[in-house]
Amino acid sequence: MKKTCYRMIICTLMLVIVLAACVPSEVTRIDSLAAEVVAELPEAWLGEVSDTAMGSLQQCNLTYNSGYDGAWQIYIMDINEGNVTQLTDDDSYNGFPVWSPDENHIAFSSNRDGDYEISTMARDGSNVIQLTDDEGDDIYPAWSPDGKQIAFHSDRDGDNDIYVMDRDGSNVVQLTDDKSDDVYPAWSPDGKHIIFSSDHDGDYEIYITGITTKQDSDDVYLEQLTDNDFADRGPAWSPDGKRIAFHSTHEENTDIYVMDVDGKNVRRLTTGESIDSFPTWSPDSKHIAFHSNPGDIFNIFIMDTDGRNMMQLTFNYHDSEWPAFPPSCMDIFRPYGFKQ
Ligand SMILES: [Ca+2]
Ligand SMILES: [Ca+2]
Ligand SMILES: [Ca+2]
Ligand SMILES: [Ca+2]
Repeated sequence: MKKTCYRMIICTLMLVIVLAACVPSEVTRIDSLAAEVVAELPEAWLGEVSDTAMGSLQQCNLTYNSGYDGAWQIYIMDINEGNVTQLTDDDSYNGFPVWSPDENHIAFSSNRDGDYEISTMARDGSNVIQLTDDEGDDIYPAWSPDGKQIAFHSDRDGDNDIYVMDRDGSNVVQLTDDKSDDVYPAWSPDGKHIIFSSDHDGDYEIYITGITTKQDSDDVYLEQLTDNDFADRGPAWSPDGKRIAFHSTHEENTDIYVMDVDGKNVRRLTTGESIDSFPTWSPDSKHIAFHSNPGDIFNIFIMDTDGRNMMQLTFNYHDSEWPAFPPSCMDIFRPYGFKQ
């Protein structure tokens, strides 16, 4: 009887240990020896990682979000040390975090009150201020380069349009106003224009518009940068003003592309079957981060602007998306052997 009891206790303990080992941690630390980490990845994950993806990372606080089942939180990760700080903690989708130019605040969008609203918070997650309050989904905030305004898209009038407001939520200006799906605004570095994606001509193209006044009908689509049969979305203007990155879906494969600001010289940077999307530039315009789902889970990646030296930054068990760097993150990624 006693023996059976001991066996049961031992078996229960072993089961607990096995189960504990199987529960994934929410966030896995990135090893600064990324080459070794990359070498450990399943083969399927290596399809888009170049052979030369061996680098070191300088200190830089990357924001992103991660989660599942409706509860997504915003994190800051020191990409050199791998230290992660969680900024939000509720049951809603908290996403699209972007740094203010002075790096004191983070704008984001959350559906805490049922539909999505734009809010700002301090860099430690405190002092949350809700900026929008309507029944539409207000998402994808983008700080103006001077930090005084925030662009976003919203379907508050029935379809998605591009809006700009002051950083305290006042003085909302609707920039686009037609039935097309106008989404994903990003600022030009001089703060004079906004690029965005729209299906205005039937499929998604990248357009440029001005920022000051509401314009009617076709006038708002000042300049069309792409013109093809594919879905071009998620544009991001390089901080040095020279290029625009975006993602494009050709048949069923989504990849990152870069073009000159006049829409010419389009170059494809990723080729693998995973969904490589929503590129964001490092502040020195030398690298592009994005989220991708090799192995079916989205994680954050970074690469050179020619697509080389791709490196995985997060190794999370739940989808992790929307990377954004604060402006002070310069020279964040250096190939091994780099000498100062
Ligand atoms: Ca709303
Ligand atoms: Ca519209
Ligand atoms: Ca297109
Ligand atoms: Ca792809």
